[in-house]
Amino acid sequence: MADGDDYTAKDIQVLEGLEGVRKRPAMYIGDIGKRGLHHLIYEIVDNSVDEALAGHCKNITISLKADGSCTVKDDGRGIPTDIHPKTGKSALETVSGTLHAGGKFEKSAYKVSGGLHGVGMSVVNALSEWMEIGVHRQGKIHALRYDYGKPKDATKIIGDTTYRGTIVTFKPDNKIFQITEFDFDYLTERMMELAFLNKALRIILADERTDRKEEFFFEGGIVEFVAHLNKVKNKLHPTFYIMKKAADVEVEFAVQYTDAYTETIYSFVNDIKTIEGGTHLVGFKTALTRCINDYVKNNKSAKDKAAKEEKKITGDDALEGLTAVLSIKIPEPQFEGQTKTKLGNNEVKGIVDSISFDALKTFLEEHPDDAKKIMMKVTSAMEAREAAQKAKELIRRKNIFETSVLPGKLADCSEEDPSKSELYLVEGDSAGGSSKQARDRRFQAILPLRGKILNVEKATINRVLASEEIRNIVLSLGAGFKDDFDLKKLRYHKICIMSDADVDGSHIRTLLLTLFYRYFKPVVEAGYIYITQPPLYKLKKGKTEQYAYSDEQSEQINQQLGGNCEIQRYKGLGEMNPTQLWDTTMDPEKRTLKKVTIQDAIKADELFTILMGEEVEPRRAFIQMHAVTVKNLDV
Ligand code: 0RA
Repeated sequence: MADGDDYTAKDIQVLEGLEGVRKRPAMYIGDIGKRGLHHLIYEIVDNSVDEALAGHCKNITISLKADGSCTVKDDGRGIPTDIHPKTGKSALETVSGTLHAGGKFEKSAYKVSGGLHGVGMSVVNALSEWMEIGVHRQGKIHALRYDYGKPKDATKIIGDTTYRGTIVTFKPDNKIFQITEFDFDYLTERMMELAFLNKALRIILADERTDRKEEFFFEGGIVEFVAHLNKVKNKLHPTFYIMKKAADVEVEFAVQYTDAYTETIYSFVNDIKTIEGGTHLVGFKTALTRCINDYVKNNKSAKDKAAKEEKKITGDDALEGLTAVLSIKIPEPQFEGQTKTKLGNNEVKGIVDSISFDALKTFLEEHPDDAKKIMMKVTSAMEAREAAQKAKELIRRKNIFETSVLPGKLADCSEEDPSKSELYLVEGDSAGGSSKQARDRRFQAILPLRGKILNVEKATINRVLASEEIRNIVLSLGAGFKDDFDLKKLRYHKICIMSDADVDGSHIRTLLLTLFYRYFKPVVEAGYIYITQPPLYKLKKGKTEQYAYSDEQSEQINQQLGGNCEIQRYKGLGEMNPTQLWDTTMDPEKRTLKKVTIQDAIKADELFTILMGEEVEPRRAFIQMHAVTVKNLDV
């Protein structure tokens, strides 16, 4: 090849042919692990979805074959096969055999102008042991095969057909990929998402290795996406949907408020999930906030107007409890950010803003009952925010937790060194009573908790502070709370949550973990929180007594003792007498404590949308499924 000045762009193109893809696969598909492997399927499917976007394809089937290959079949127009007079090649050969424009790792773009899709196909070809393409077009089947990216033959007509569409099969090259086994479950989320985003497109995912099959078809598109996201939530009104186009930008969104305290917004550009957001999302959120502020201003009664000063609803207030899917289509997206999932096109912000504002304004005007519920939600969000701010200031001013008075319900220990002191948080007064008798009062303190702990996720800070149980915990720990928490003042370095080994006990544990995670995070981070492990059974044979902490262990002990043991099942801590409680659960020599990690606490915190949703059924199912999953961990 030429050197120096003769080195032209044309040469670079040759250098960066399919061989280049094989040399640096990660540059084209991200990585060569599980993600990269599945990315191959996404590349091929995206082409078929483009054909669906162009209005010519209704069904896409992805089959995972027994030999490790994957077939993607669509019923689009079929990739054109006629030979281009200038290149001497068909479009089919070009898209599959050469690294054409846009072939790099930048995802297929929506072809508003109807250009040749097929982006990514050559990359998949280059990274496959073999690839076969069948095009059913104008009554003929056109076939083309590659081995390691090299064509075996020219495109051939191999028969007649009444079908119309494109069928691509490829087998990932095990010399390139660290793993080559496709994972059915890994693919379902994206395929479902694509089906939500392209209404009335049917996507079938079939695993011929296991006979599993999933079909995704959503006539309602993103309206059904929102319904899916809100399945376990309390919805305040029917979903509002709009689709509008302006200046080459197609904007579509579906919104529904719930009584939740968090926002859930999924945004997409050309079917690509914009995890980092971008100009489209900014436009949407700005419009929503402005629209809600305007509505409140214009719909205030005369009395309100006279009585109240103007209060501003912030973006956070306006978004609280909102579930939305925003999907836009634009001709030339510019993706930015760490993961290239942030839309950068500046012109998009204003377009999305004005379409969203007009649509939301009309929706509120035409649905006054829904509007009323939404306004109640956002104003209560605003009030809660203001009240929280006031409460915080009040705590600072009055230092209400600076008092050294300990709560009456706390049975404290005599030890004063926190590193040697333990606090037991005990569910129920009766278990509280027996643990007070059981403990070693030199270093073990007991705080009984009555009934359920307040769910701090749902409550404002004022209500949290109004809860006697929580105030008792704050005062017992003696180190303040939330932003004013001081780990150095903490009175115990072991805080043991002692609750029954049943569903209610597990619920209380989750509530306490959430409380600690939100209000005393440093305690969790320091590793000072533990969960006690009371036994489930007592087995008795003659004079011998033994405790079992699981069904398996109970069976094992029963056999060891010669079978026919008298087995007592402990339903709650209250059924044990103080001696038993000491022997099984509190004696540092014999007990098992599970140390709570920050991950455990985060998980508990996350459970709350499901646990605390108002709909009872999913919640009950969930609690039962996860009730007794605390792993044993010896300390
Ligand atoms: C450009 C033009 C035409 C079809 C396609 C692209 C096409 C590409 C792919 C890739 C996977 N499946 C596909 N299906 C269709 C057809 C133009 C015409 O027939 O007029």
